[in-house]
Amino acid sequence: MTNPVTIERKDEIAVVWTDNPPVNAISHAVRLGLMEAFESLAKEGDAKAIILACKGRTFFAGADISEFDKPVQAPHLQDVFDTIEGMKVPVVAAIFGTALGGGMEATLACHYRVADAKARLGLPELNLGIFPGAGGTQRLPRLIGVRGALDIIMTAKPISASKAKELGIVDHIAGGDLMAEAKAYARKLVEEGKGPRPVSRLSVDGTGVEEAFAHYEAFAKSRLKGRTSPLKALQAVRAAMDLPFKEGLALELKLCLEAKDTFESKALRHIFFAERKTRKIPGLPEDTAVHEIANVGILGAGTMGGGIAMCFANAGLPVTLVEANEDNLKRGLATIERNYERTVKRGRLSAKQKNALMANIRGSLDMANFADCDLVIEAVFENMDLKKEVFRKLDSICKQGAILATNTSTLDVDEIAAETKRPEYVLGLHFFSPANIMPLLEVVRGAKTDAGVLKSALQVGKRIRKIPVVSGICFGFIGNRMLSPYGREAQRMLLEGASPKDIDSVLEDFGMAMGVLAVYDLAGIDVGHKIREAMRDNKPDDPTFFAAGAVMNDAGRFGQKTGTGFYRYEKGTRGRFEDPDALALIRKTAEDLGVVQDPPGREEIFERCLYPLVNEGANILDEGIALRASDIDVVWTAGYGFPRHKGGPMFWADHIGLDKILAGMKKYREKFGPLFWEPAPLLERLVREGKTFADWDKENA
Ligand code: 3H9
Repeated sequence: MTNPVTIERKDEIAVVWTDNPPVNAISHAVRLGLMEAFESLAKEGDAKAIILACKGRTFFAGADISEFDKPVQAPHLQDVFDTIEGMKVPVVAAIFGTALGGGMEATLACHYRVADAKARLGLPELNLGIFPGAGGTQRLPRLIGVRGALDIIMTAKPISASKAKELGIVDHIAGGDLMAEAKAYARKLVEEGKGPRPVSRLSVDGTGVEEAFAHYEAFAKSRLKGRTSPLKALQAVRAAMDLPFKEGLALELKLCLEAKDTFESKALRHIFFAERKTRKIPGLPEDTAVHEIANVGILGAGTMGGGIAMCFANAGLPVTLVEANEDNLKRGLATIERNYERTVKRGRLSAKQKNALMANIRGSLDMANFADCDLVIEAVFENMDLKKEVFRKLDSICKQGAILATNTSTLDVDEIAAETKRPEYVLGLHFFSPANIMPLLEVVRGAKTDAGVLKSALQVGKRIRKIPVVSGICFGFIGNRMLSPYGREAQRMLLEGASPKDIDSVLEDFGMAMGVLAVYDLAGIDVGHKIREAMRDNKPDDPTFFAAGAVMNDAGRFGQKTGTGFYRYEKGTRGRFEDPDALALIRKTAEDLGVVQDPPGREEIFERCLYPLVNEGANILDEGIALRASDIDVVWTAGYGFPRHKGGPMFWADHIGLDKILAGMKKYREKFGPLFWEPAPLLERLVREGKTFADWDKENA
């Protein structure tokens, strides 16, 4: 194995280079290489200053997460960084790209920091269920104070180089060539006789500390509910004030290793890699040529079309947004502008940037303007006849080689593609509302979709900062198909006498961002109802099937937008309230349908919502709709509010035991019959063979 770390010696300034593509993760080999390099420089003793630098696309992106499942091998990061900090000559970090986690901690072990103007620094470890364990909780409070350190550690969000300079983390921002400026900076230090400046020797600024701790304790309990690593992080930062540096480091390491072994961290690490795996498509040759997508057309400027237009505009792609009439177009553009204005008000966008983004979107009333677009996405009403008509038109207007995509959430993409003379250029791009915010993008692959078209869609998905997940064709694709049994049981339990709050509180206590009934209220009860009505011929033979939603719909209780749905909403408040009128309507429906009043307890609510969700996931996997169980986990964490720290439904199911899910399915089949409770054949097979969904992924994907 070649050493990823090398020393460059041209003059009195030594450069310690790391080259470990793709992101210079600090693996065992890198730790060994760094240790050897600094020890040998210390021994030689003739370098007057040292620069810590990386080759490739970024400075260290942190510790190598793929090693976290293995026992730690010496040297530990803390020891490497102690060695760097202990050098007798100044060590300067040359930061570019993203210095994250252990990468940022490496910079704190250096005595001086020079950063490229576009660099970003951050401690995102909480996203992985751990916290900075290589000195970050001890050095950062010493360098910038507790409040500033807590902001960076607890929000887990990277900051810009200029913000880092303002906070006193970065000493110099390189406007030009980073390495040239880092060397000049180091040379100046030597000339001025400035020696090492170890952060560990600083004392901690305790001003306003208790207020900051109280703020983040509350933040951990509300925004990071159910998680343990944030509380451990707070404890470690406290140690920076209460303990000498070495003892603080030891406590940090102990707590960090404990955090690493929790289910929370394993689940978050699973999601980290799962999100990156979705773009790897088995059978898709590496050299598949992609189609360049330089400009995009969107048909429909409603909520969905407008949101999609924003995604592309944000990525710097020119968008042609077409609507059927002037009023709708004006309204659509005004909504987009209002959304951007809100971001300006929050200080996250300047007025100038907003104008530039708006200028990326050209409104039009004429589909002929799609003629030169490389990709056109239709976001018209969910109706097969309408979509077919739209695709016939797009096929005649759009240039050869243009990709045509439908934003359908349920309809058969092959049937739509068959209307065109280019079915190989057709696929589904299913965005989630609000499209400019939700990270999930289901990429629906038709029977004839060309490999290059699929690859281009995945690439453009990443470019617009979405997590694209490939789905085969079935009603509802991956996400909505699984939502169906989950929501069906929630609605059925309403008829049995549970209240919306009884049900949603169980799901929210588990960690779902929102209970499923509140989700229906948010998405619009009428929307789901219309879709179910359209599939009337295939509706299961059970009159209670989504009957609670149907009665809400018929009473005009569409959810938040009408002020009433399963809950009642009050303008000006963000709360939702139990509504006696809704309960009475549901009770009456139950009576009409002869549903016995026998309200389920919390355990039953939990099992009846979650087990069929996993069971449907198993069917989806078995049928080849999803490529891997981890893709299903990504769909549900990125698109449906499933708690990331539980790893997604399939990872969670593996954790609690597939035999338990299977036994639950059988228990409810006994009670309610086989219509909805037939265990998935794959679930039965895996349990029989003593395997997990993760095993299935290893063997098949
Ligand atoms: C840490 O540092 C703990 C310490 O405090 C203490 C320890 C005791 N390790 O995202 P991309 C892979 S925890 C291993 O598509 P981008 C990734 O899987 C760490 N692998 O690129 C992918 O592999 P593949 C704290 C990693 O340009 C490839 O690199 N650091 C790591 O869109 C490209 O990744 C973080 O949490 C890693 N650390 O984004 C930062 N990072 O090609 C995590 C990436 O086989 N990383 N890979 O699919 C990121 O946020 C992004 O990857 C980054 C680049 C912004 C760097």
